[in-house]
Amino acid sequence: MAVERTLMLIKPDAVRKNVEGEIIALVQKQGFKLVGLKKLKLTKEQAKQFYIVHKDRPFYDELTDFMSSGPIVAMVWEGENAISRIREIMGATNPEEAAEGTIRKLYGTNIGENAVHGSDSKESADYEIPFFFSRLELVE
Ligand code: IDP
Ligand code: MG
Repeated sequence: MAVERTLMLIKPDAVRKNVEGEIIALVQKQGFKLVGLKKLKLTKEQAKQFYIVHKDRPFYDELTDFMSSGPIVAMVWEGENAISRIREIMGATNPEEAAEGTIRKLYGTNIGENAVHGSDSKESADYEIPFFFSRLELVE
């Protein structure tokens, strides 16, 4: 077991549904510590940079249009195996296939507009956390 940090985003669909508080509470109830939090709106260019690993996927343009369509909430969570455990709490990419009680099942809209993002590996977290947060903004 290792204490990890992971980046989570509440995507524009969930912000529009006004469920930021419910999503934060759900993760807190699993014992994770919130070490960074901010609300912001990405430009299309910033969304393209954040999702650069998906640049050759057919949904890259749709995804980056969506992610720059409205405000998002960025968070850093800390805890034991935070990266994989938060992916479990999020649920499958497609909300229709996500398990009961997961964030995407509860609050997702469709496969593209699926309420939340979570880092999928240590390498992703190491790119994604500094994308949004400086060291001064991450508080134990
Ligand atoms: P993940 O977020 O569960 O890791 P990925 O396959 O890495 O899923 O895809 C990144 C994001 O791209 C998804 O969360 C979703 O917003 C979007 N996406 C994935 N597949 C599709 C699709 O088939 N159509 C539209 N958007 C998609
Ligand atoms: Mg992914």
